[in-house]
Amino acid sequence: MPSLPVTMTITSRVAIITVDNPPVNALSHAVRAGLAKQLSVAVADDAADAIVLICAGRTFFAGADITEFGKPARDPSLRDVLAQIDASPKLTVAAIHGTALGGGLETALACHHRIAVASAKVGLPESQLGLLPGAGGTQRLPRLVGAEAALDMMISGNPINAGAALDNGILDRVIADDDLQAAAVSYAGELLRQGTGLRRVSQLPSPEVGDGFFDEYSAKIKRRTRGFEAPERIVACVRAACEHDFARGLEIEGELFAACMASTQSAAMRHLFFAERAVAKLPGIDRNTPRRPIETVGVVGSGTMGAGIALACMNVNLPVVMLDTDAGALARGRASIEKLLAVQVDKGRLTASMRDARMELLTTTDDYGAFSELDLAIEAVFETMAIKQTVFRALDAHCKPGAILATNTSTLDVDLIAKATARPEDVVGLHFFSPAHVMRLLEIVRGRATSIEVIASSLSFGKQVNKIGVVVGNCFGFVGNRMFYGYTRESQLLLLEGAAPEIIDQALTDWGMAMGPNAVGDLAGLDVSYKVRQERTDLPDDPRYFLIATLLAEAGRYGQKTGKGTYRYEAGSRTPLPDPEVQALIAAESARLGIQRRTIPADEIVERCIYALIVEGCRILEEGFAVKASDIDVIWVNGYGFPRYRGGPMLYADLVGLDKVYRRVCEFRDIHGEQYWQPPALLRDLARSGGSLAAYPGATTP
Ligand code: T1G
Repeated sequence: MPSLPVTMTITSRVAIITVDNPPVNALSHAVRAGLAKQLSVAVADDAADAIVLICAGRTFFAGADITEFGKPARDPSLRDVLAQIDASPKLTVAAIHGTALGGGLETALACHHRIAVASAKVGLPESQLGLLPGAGGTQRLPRLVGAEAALDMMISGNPINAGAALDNGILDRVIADDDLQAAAVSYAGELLRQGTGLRRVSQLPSPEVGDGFFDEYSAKIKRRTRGFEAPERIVACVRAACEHDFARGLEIEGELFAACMASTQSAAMRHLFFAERAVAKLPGIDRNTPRRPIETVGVVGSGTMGAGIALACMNVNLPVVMLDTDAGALARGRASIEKLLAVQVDKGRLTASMRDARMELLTTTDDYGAFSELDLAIEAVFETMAIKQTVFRALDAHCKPGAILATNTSTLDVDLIAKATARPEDVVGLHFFSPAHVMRLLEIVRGRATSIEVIASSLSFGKQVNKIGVVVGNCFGFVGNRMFYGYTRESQLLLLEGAAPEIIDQALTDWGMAMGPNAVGDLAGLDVSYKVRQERTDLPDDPRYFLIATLLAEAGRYGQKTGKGTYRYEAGSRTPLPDPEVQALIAAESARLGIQRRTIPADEIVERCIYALIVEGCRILEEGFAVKASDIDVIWVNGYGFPRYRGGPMLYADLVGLDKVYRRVCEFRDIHGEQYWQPPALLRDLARSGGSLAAYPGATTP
């Protein structure tokens, strides 16, 4: 008989309702029904004068049960349960540990008082699912913390720590990380003795705001949210909290919550929530797969990537040995790490002592002998095969048996690198994205010989350094960059066909991309992509292929680093400005190639670039270089600024309809030729069969 998720005991005249629904005490139907029942019992029991609501396991409620979304609603709803708590004639106290999130925090807000341990965090992350707090959070939170603080918290979706929550009024008491239940019972008794009465948040006065506050706030976030619907609806809910009574505000919240829940944006973001957790679920890997513990790391190369990788490890308390044979580069690498940490201290995210402790973790050297006992070595030197092979010969000679030897290469063949060692089964690609200490994406590139144990260990290491590790195959550009070449190729062709750089970038940023391809090229450096193209032997036989980017690089226009690239930049500014010189260059090349320039509508710009992603993603899937379509979505959302509310390129294709996408790709093939637009068989077959990319079984493993 499964244990009941909700139980009640009475001690010191306080009813303790305990919820135990692993792993995160999601507010499932069983939990809601159990809460409703036990609340009634507690209210009716004369042996109890107050009620404490607490959770077992690692956390207070982490929210509504996301697995129930999209299924028929089952009473009692969370709103019903929270109304019962709010209306309780007996004092109710929420006892919080772990992360009280979403419906979990809303449950706490429906209680009359809230106590938490110091390590707890609270938040309303619904916007990260394309939703809004739908159980009264948009009405109660502003009444406790004010309209602006509530909006900031709900729109960012970021949790805050217990101290901040105590300061802003969400929490009434914070205790050291010890016996929360005893402290909560004692606190309830104290409140009863004080006779403070029932402090219903729903009955607190509506927050007051200045004239025009909401219009100004909406205008401020519009620039950032670009088409993302939930934030605007959150603003409307908080406006309702200020302009109406609680009951009416709750009605308005319910209407807007339902609109969010029914939206494709929320479906897309809920897809990503599970997709980001599914990346570690690979055929052949399970909880029993052996994993090599990573407790010490070596990084070869102290440039931007090497230093960033070292810092990513230091940030999770991993000791790092950073090696460079160039003493000057090594000193610069250490200095760049110190500077990055100093910025965190200046922003108040780190204390000076935390910074010092992190720097203690870093050792620098020019001697591979220092790597002899390390668990993992990550190479991050120049993108030249010969140099990388030299490094791996040295690692093979010095690293202990069982050490994992990883390359951070973004384009070179992991198998060829592995061949420089006598232990190719221990070689893997760990492709970090710049800045490596910030970007969450990590492509784990499986070489032909890489063992499943090294893959499993790499997945664990990715989680250890707070990255989302996605296992990909060893094709050119792996998954992310291989698709990026198709996307950028189309943007380059659109330049020649008549669209100015800023028109292309605007169309794609209006659609939701974080940055346009031309701005990205200037940021990354046109010299970098130029060098990669120079080393390739498989470039398409097409004089237009990356023509403008090549000419700009050859003219020394690398982008932000040289003050001009596709755009020009005022001294000290990173704002891209149209450059008439570049416009003239493009027009001259169009004329030279006999291309009739035309005005290209934004929709076509978006379709050409985004469908190029979809086509390449389908090819990657059918060739077996990605395990499943959702892995590709996770890569593009976390590594390339694809809008989360569109779910990733593969889910987007499913939502548009594969038959529509297939027809449009065929049109592009008929107009622009099959060199780039030959529809993949997978896309054709799924379009014809009515299947979806999300359901495509994919490869067993890349
Ligand atoms: N519902 C169902 N399952 C959940 C869940 C949830 N809310 N949260 C986590 N899980 C599962 C997850 O899929 C994984 O399953 C396992 O728990 C461990 O999660 C009405 C409408 C709490 C910080 O958005 O942020 O409330 O893969 O790997 O890294 O207004 O989970 O093991 O099978 O992430 O330690 C709002 C979402 C919901 C919080 C823990 N709440 N969760 O992180 O573990 S909407 C959220 C998290 C809502 C109300 C609205 C994190 C975590 P499996 P994990 P973790």
